[in-house]
Amino acid sequence: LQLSDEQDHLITDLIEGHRKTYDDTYSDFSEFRPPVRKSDNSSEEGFCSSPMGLHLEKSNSTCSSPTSALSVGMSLGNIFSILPMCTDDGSDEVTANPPLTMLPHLADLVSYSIQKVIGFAKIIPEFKELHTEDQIALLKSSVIEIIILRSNQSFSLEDNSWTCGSNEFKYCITDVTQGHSMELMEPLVKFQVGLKKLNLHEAEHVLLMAICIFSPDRPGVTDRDRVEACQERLSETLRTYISCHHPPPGGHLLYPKMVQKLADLRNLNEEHSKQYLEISRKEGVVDDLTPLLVEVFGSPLP
Ligand code: DZT
Repeated sequence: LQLSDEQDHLITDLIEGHRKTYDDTYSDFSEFRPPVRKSDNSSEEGFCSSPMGLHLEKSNSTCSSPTSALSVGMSLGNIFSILPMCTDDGSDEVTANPPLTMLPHLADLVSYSIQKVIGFAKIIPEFKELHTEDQIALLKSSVIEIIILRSNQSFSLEDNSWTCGSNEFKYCITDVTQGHSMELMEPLVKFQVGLKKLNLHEAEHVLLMAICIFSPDRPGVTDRDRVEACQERLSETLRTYISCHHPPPGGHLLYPKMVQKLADLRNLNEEHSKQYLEISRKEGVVDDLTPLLVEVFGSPLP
């Protein structure tokens, strides 16, 4: 059994698309609103500490956060206008506990990543051939899962952190838990560890992301058969790739293990939705989010 020319091209295109949309140098991260870590009050993770106060001079809207980057025609009522406005001067004290000091940075990071995921999806020919409404439905419901998957590239098993260049952009668990409870973070980190241990080849990594995007059972998808056919073609390519290029022990049961990861992602997605809702309800938090985040996560799915 061998990869057909068509399957081989598919893999080449996906890898190229991914490389174009995932910057391993993380050089854009300095344009995000800066991370602010509360002077290390917790005990364990010493690696969390980062110089505070270095970024105080920076204005906070250098990041690009275009409205409706998903696509034109996404007529989601923007809840931005009805949420309480905050007379924000940068002091989070009014927002009270927990202090969401990492939120502006996290929001910019996720917002930026959403745009990259959209860029990746648009490189897949079959994706562009779908009706715009289906493109939106697929992306809206899968984007947090793709972000979780792609972030595995920066995840390190050494210290369970996402290491994106300098110490300033090294994210440990406690960085995210200010605001997001352990109910998301514990399974998220477990997921990252498990995925990392699969030692996926780049071809497998990009195929898994593409398979995840082409899930016919997402809410709002109209042309389910077409999405399913695309997913099937991707899955077949993955199975063939593994059998040809990923020998045991690593390749043993690899396909079913990857399918299990897709199931895990559904649960993480569910948990993220709940926590986003909780966070976005807090007073003043809209200013920390971006219009794109509100557009993608801020309205209920059909
Ligand atoms: C400040 C700590 C950053 C750690 C990021 C880890 C990570 O609800 C919101 C819209 C506010 C988003 C909440 C996100 C909750 C937790 C979460 C973290 C979910 C998914 C991923 C992550 C991702 C790390 C990276 C990426 C976003 C990649 O695109 C690029 C790089 O690998 C880092």
